[in-house]
Amino acid sequence: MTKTTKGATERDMANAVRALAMDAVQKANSGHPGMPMGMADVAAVLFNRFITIDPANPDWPDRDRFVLSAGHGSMLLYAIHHLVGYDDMPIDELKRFRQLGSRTAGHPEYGHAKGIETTTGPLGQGISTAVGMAIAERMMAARFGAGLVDHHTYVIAGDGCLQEGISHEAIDLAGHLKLSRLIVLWDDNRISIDGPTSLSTSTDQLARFKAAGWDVQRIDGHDPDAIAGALEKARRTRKPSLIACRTLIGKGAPNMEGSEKTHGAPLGADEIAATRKNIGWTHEPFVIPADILASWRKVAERGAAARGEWEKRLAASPKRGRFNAAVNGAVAPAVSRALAAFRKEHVAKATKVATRKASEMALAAINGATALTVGGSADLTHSNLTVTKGMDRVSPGSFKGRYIHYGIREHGMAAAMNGIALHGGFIPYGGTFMVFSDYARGAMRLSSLMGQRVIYVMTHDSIGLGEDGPTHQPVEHLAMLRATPNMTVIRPADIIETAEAWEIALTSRDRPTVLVLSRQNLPMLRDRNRRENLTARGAYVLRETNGPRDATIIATGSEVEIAKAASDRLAANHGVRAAVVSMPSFELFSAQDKAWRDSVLGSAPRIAVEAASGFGWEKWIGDKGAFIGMDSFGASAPAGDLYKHFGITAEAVADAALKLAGRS
Ligand SMILES: Cc1ncc(C[n+]2csc(CCOP(=O)(O)OP(=O)(O)O)c2C)c(N)n1
Ligand SMILES: [Mg+2]
Repeated sequence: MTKTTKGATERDMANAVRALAMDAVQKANSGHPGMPMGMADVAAVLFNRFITIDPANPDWPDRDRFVLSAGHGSMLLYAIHHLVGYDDMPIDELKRFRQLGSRTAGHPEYGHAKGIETTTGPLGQGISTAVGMAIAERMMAARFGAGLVDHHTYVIAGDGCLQEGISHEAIDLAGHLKLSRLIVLWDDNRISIDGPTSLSTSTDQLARFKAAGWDVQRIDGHDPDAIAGALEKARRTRKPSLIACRTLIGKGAPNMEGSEKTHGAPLGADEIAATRKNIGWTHEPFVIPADILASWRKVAERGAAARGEWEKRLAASPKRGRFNAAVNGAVAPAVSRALAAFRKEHVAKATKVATRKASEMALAAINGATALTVGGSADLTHSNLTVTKGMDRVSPGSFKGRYIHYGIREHGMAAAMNGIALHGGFIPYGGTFMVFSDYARGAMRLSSLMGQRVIYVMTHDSIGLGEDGPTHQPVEHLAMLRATPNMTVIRPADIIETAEAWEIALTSRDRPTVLVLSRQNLPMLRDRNRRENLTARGAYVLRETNGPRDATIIATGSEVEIAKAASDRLAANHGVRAAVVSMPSFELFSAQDKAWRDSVLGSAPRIAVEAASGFGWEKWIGDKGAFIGMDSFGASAPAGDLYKHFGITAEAVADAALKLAGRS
């Protein structure tokens, strides 16, 4: 290893990032060298002088959060992780950049390596997730004080992140809430893939952020003291901060810097050799001189010392127990007890309410039994029924409350919830109309990919919402959500299944849950209280037949009532024995053992009924089954008329059963 005699400068530290990035991309023959090379100076100053992390304790709750929103520049993150000494990021991992099974995936993936705070790559997600982290940080600080919660959320975002629509939602919310600990460093290189950003935008980003309530600065992103000065000022303001860092993409590559050609392809051997010469980097690929490495390692030493002090403060704090419990995130047994009592009470009363109302009632029990939940809605609080008594609002500069008015920003809400969940300390849930899950989709997908406990309260779940019409009536959304890996979708049929669904959502720690809820009232379907959470089985026999089944009718949510009526009709008019299966969740049912699945599905012909697209139902009804549901968009009319119009009726289900049973 080559050694230098003098101490390393921040320029040397930055050049180490440049070299690792260009060499790893070259070796992989794939990747994005331009952004890491352009932002290397900013990153060196940020980490050298500001960021407090302890790589030996990557989950330390009071660490600064660093989000690489421009996820294509992943080599920036991996290089830094190697340099500061995360033990799972040895140089070999950098040599395996973008290879199967490496920790150095094409884009940073949460859980793949220590210290990756969130998955990025879909542009705009990182900055929006960071808003949620900054919200959670302020909320934790409001509860536990600056002695225990005193960190910042730093983001590196590119032109792409700022162009994406989601950034508007996130920026607006962050400015409004005065998230003073959020600092965004914008890689203002005026280049994206197609060429100069002037091809497609003339927005004055500083004016835009300022209009949303941010503090804004513009600096030369290659001047260490300017970078440090701006960060110092940003840390002092009471607003979120944007620092526009004027940079050259691919900085250091003599013939290519400033060009989109450095964005997403290896520089090539000749240009890499020229870059080495240009920046005075004489070392072989993947070799870092000891003094430069030592400078980077000081970041970790500074962080370890800060963590040590923090541990002492935690040990001495009377809030220690509560703090640890919040960070741990386990749902208290009091919640299960409250929900068990809730179920018992409502079975006895045969409560008939819409499942969105049932959700509100269950939430009242949950929110009374735990302080972990943080609610919200994208401006549909009184339709989604997401607020419960005694929940104070989170408002600008005031974070003691636990209800967030996310505004009409479904995508921003979902990303913020990801950030809240990732930050730790809370369980976020948020509502909108089911049909607008489309608007939240990008971030919902990341909830799943990252395995985060985010709870989506999606109400107005079918044509059953009636008069608002097809723009508001989901048809294809259930299929889309069910097709998403690692997502639990639950469409409960009554107040009991709704309470059970909430319990599942709260205790499913490694995945998001979508609660799909009706606008219209639904009857109570259970005839007696049971201790077992039957919804957790995914599907169960609600009504068994007397004697062998002639047919099995499977339904979810509001259509279980129709299935029951069809079964009544078949028995009364035709002497046909049709079992009724409630199937609130495909995913949970798929996870059951075969014996359970076989006993529920039976061997008689199957008819499924759901007021949605039939896409995906083949799995349960097989080739010979029948599906009663939607194969077009809905329409604007009273719900009862729509069910008749679209043929989703007990009569239609019974007719299909008769046909399949060979009785028509
Ligand atoms: C939502 C989304 N759309 C498109 C892409 C593909 N993409 C990756 S990087 C990029 C250009 C980003 O430009 P910028 O943020 O300025 O990055 P730079 O070229 O400066 O590194 C695009 C379009 C993506 N990753 N995410
Ligand atoms: Mg750019």
